[in-house]
Amino acid sequence: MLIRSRRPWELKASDTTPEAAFRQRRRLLKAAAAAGIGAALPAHALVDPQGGGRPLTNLRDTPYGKGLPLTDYEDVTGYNNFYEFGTGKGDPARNAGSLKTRPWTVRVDGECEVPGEIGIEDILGGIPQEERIYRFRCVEAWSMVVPWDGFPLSRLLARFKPTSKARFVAFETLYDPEQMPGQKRALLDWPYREGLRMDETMHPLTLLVTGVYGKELPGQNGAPLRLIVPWKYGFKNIKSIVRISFTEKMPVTAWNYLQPSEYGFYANVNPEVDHPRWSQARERRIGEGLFARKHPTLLFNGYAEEVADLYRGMDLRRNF
Ligand SMILES: Nc1nc2c(c(=O)[nH]1)N[C@H]1C(S)=C(S)[C@@H](COP(=O)(O)O)O[C@H]1N2
Ligand SMILES: [Mo]
Repeated sequence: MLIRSRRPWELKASDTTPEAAFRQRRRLLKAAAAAGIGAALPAHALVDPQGGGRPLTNLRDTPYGKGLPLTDYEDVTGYNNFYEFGTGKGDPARNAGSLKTRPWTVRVDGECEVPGEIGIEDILGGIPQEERIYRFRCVEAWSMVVPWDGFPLSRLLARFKPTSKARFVAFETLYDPEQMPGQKRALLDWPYREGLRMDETMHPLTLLVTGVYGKELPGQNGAPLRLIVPWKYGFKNIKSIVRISFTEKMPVTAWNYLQPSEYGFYANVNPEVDHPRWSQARERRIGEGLFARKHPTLLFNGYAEEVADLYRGMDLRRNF
């Protein structure tokens, strides 16, 4: 029998069995908790459905994705991809406690007039009243409907005054193998990197997210701030950002660097362009169970009206 060992990028696709295992484990933990033997259980197994973080104030609801049934808080914060804390879907919730989110500084540099650093407290304190909730899906053949809380990234970046040479923006996650033990393994070319074109970056739907379900973001979801680009596949949504750079050239991004034939730079949700190893025409909604009917995936994840103009004239099969 031929046994082919999995390449690092193939781990990413393995979601069906892990969700079943994750749910089974959670059932066992709940049963154990009910039987009064909870003391030996990891804290996340008994997660507070209201969320553990500080409540966020001044949230304004937006119409995007409204009306879709939300994925449980338990799933949003328990079923994650964050390879810095392990490759299993349950690993980030178990391991992200080692991430220190205060103090936290973001460096903004590259093609801009006033490069500099900004602390998380200044970022949070500088958000005007209309902080928002955007509800949307994070698709990758599986999806969730998540009430993310954040603000348009453009609002933060404008103050650094990008020059006319700035055509792209590059993002980097914290690199600290002591806090992020997954970085001790050469799974990805650390730190995790992502990138957007300048017009995508400045689009009002491109958010810096600081919370979920009205509470501060937990570590496993990319505390203290992460990117959410609602019309793109999940991997574009880089977590725990420490650096944002304006660049002239298209930046290197983590998954594209590892496996360019599978993960493009654009990564726009598109039911007509399959991933080489699976169809992207339909998505399994997390929380509905493995045997539930899948949902048809929508072009640009349902945000075509807002973002299709960004890609006018581009061949979306080539620029996947
Ligand atoms: N730094 C970092 N950011 C990351 C990842 C990661 O491994 N490291 N995984 C990406 C992938 S593949 C997905 S699907 C989303 C998952 O976000 P969520 O766990 O909040 O749903 O985060 C993205 N951001
Ligand atoms: Mo992903």
